[in-house]
Amino acid sequence: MALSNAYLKDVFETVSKRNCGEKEFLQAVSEVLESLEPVIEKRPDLVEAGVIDRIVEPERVIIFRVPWVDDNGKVQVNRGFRVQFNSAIGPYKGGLRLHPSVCASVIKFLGFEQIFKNSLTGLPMGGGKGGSDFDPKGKSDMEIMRFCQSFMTELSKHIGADTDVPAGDIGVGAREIGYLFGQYKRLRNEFVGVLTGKGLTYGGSLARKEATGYGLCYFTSEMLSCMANTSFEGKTVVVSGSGNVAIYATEKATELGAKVVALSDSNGYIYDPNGIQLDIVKDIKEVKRGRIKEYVDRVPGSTYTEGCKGIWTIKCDIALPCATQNEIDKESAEALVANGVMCVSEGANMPSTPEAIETFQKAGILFGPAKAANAGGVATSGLEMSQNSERLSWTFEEVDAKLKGIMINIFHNAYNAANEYSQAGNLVAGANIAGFLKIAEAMKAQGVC
Ligand code: NDP
Ligand code: 2IT
Repeated sequence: MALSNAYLKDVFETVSKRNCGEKEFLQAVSEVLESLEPVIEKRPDLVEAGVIDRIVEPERVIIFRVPWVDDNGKVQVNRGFRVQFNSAIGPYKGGLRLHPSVCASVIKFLGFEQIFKNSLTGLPMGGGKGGSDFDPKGKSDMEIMRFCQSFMTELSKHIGADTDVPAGDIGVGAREIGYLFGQYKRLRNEFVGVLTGKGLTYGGSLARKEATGYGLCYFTSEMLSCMANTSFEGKTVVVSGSGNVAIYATEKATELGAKVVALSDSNGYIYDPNGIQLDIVKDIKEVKRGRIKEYVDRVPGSTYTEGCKGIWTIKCDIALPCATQNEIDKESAEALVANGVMCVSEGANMPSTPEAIETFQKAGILFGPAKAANAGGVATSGLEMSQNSERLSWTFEEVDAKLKGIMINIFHNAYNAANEYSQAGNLVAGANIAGFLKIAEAMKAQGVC
């Protein structure tokens, strides 16, 4: 921990004590506090208003039992979470994750990051996150439905279109959002925009499915153009994961002239030197809910390797981590740098460890931090909320154009904030500072609450 300011050290010590052993949460807080060192020198008023002491403590943490019955008639119990982290600039907003690794630390790190990300979008959304340690893999549709109905039975007591608006994340896509929405409507007897990522027949937004991956590429394009006078054209790209974010990052990077040569899942990675055939990936993942290794049965010349970490040893110009937290460690970062990577931009949340980020920064590589680079998903969720409120649906082109504008703005806000606070070129600092300042002004204006 490289904090030098005594006050920030003190804040971090309190957070460490209160959240003992929650390593992902402490990792996320520590990065933001480091970025804020130059801010508190210029803005003692924010320290005096207790903004930093308050922002690291969630407004509310809800933990609940999720009982459901499997296809064999056996009772199963999972643990549900919703962390309502900060509502200074709007209703809590953020996804729901279903994965066996979900615990308080993971949901709190995601909820904390979401505060700053949502602020960067320029839309009025607070920060929140939720989920469960339920593992959707290998479950039947009926099991998924029963789980979602049970989860929403409790969650519905705490959310609302003007209170807290969940969406998807790992393990939660259109199918799960549908079951969750149906149960909320039934329990509350109201048809409202309480979730985003909805199906197009019941209030969803065009381009929400594509938004995180597309937004990542719009952000990265702007970074490449403004900071290195180059583009995706002719670049070799490695994308990790093969879920929602990875698929649409691959689609947009390819459309922008790059060749994506690798994708992965938690078991291993595929390499296709001719460029990934995305229609085949979509069929395997979106239609059949299969595994990425099935690609090699259908595409001659491609290979599959067990173990997901090896994907970072593939030579590439641009790396887009789109799977999960801490998937790039120091060793993987060094392998990327040794192979000549010129840009790393984060589609997943916190995919690079602090040591990996340091490795990229020392090597002078363009680095797009998650809070800024993957904000396109939640930004388009914000656009879905606007459409629901006005009871209108915009065209794909309208939503996509707004998304692009938002991502370009996020890049420039982060870039300019980094400059203003003597951190030129450091988009980690820039994104944290720009995201923080808007929240901090709102918290100060609203008094101690
Ligand atoms: P999906 O569930 O659609 O896909 C997740 C992908 O990541 C799968 O390929 C999965 O492989 C892989 N993965 C998950 N956990 C691990 C792990 N522990 N090790 C290796 N691979 C893993 O999720 P999304 O695409 O929606 O989310 C991906 C990332 O993007 C997450 O970090 C999420 O928080 C972030 N994000 C998502 C947004 C969205 O709108 N969906 C918005 C912003 C960020 P497997 O099938 O083997 O589990
Ligand atoms: O991490 C994220 O920003 C998301 N999973 C999307 C959240 C949202 O509310 O659309």
